[in-house]
Amino acid sequence: MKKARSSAWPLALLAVAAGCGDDVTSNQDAAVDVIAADVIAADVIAPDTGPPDTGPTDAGAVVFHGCTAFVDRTADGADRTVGFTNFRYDPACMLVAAGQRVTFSGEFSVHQFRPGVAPSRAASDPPAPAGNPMTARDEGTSATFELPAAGTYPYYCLDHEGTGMYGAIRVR
Ligand SMILES: [Cu+2]
Repeated sequence: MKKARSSAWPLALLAVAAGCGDDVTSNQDAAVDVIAADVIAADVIAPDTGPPDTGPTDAGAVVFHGCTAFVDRTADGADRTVGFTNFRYDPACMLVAAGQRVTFSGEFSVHQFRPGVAPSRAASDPPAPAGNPMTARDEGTSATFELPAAGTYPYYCLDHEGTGMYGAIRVR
């Protein structure tokens, strides 16, 4: 009780100033002790079992293709190109603003482009969202899509999705 007594000093002053008696002060002492014990028990016994952090751009949103963090290309004049060589997209997970355009640049005849959830991820990822403005491409070396509405839009390479060639565009 030594510790509680010293921390109650200001409370005792307040009590005197307000015209209260000693009984009130000792009740407050007890309350302080109980709260302190609860805090200590919570720290030691109950570790944080809440959901894992998902990153600053991902609060409460669905996750496709492992995109839990996005490369922010929302700035005016930012390069909103997704390259695809070496069997991967770069950057695979890009953040843009509604109304901006994203360009995919590479050899579509070798890396056939598809909107949606890769078949190899169908069991683990949420269902494909409605309104994905991207469309399939089987030839050419450049495709540009405008993304008018907020959401997260997954895409993948038909030929190499089984080895992780996929990504997502988040539109805010
Ligand atoms: Cu590919």
